[in-house]
Amino acid sequence: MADQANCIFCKIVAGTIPSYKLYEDAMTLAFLDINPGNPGHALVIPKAHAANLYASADKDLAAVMATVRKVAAAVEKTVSPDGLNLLQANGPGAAQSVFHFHMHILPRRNGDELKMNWGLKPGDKGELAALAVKIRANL
Ligand code: DGP
Repeated sequence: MADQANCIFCKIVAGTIPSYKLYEDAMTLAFLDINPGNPGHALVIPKAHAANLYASADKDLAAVMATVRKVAAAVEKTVSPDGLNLLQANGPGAAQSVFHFHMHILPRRNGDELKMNWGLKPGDKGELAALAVKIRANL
């Protein structure tokens, strides 16, 4: 897992490697994904390094979401997609490849065939109810 010293997104924040910057404020930065799933695919990051959701400070997450809304509206206006997904990965099993928290803003096109790594099948209602109790207990 990358630490602050060799984190590619920290280098983008510092300006030591280039990015297609979209927006910046005191706490967040938005730029285009270098490997876009569709045109307009953008990333929003906190300037403060945190590897993933669990390591992130509430104030950084709040600031990121405010930037996500601002940038998503601009992406929507710019590329007029058929829809737009917000995505965020934690850990290699969820296909996280850069270990600095980031939200994907991913414009979608009808029939674009972009796939996430899970299938849609209904959960068992009993298991869902039991799991909800366990997760609530951990809040
Ligand atoms: P994830 O798999 O959720 O960790 O997404 C990481 C994204 O970061 C991936 O879509 C590609 C993108 N990415 C990786 N390196 C760079 C980079 O140097 N610049 C930019 N703009 N994006 C990058």
